Amino acid sequence: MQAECNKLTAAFGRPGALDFVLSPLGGIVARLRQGASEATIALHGAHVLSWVHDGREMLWLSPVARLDEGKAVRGGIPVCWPWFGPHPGDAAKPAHGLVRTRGWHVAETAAAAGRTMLRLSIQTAEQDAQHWPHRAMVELTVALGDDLALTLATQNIGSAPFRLTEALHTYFRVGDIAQTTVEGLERCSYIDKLDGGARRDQAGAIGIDREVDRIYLGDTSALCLIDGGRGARVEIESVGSRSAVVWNPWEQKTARLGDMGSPDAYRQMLCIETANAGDDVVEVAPGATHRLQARFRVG
Ligand code: TA6
Repeated sequence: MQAECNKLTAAFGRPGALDFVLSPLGGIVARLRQGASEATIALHGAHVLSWVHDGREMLWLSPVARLDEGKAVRGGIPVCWPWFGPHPGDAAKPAHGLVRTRGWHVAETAAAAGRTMLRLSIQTAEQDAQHWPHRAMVELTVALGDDLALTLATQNIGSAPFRLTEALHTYFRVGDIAQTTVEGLERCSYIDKLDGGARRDQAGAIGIDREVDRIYLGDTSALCLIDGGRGARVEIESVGSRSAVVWNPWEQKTARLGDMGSPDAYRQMLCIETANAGDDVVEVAPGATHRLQARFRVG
């Protein structure tokens, strides 16, 4: 695998800004650098594992995370595609779609004007037809500057339209969940996944003092994570999305998951996911491309 890293760095590396190395988690990762920021992205699942801004890690990643073929990674930014959550027709199929457990290919890199960019791609294959009988080319573009920008592009390369749900399932690191709030969803309704999908209206900023698993619907384009524990704010902007998921497993689900690394791991993380989920289903015509975009800026 070291030879593969060397080949990728020779072909796509950008001196001082981007190279490919073997991760201690067991796979090949791209390391992006720009000023005082760094990002680490695994070819496995096109999974952003780390985003360090001014020396501070902004994402939460399980201490027991591994890059194992066919296995999902707990933490970072999982790419959920072409369905969010359980498969719409068969709960026995993998949760959160097909591509977060697969190897992606390096399509392009760039480093200029204060931004370092990596584009990874994957294409649906014959063996996917049992799960999702459509043909698509999917690309994840990660651009690191003083902010972190992600674009998940889906091109319909088949002859019939298809519908999809998806998410950039971001696990933000926080100092203390008890001192953490989310602003920007005050005017939205949400689907409460913990109460049989009941629909409720959000009142005020979101505080977390129990397990929360909600799909917010409507204008979710300008959110802000207030991390009181670390005195940080993260602005979360989205384009191509009419839904956002807020999730914290709290104590009991953390124990059930078993891969969070410690019983109180839930106190240092909060998922705020840029999505097309719930009622927010996307239809892509033959030849068309849909883009789901998220941009994170530390305030
Ligand atoms: O986005 C929230 C959610 O759908 C939760 O219901 C929980 O299942 C979480 O995703 C993690 O899912 P995973 O399949 O990665 O364990």
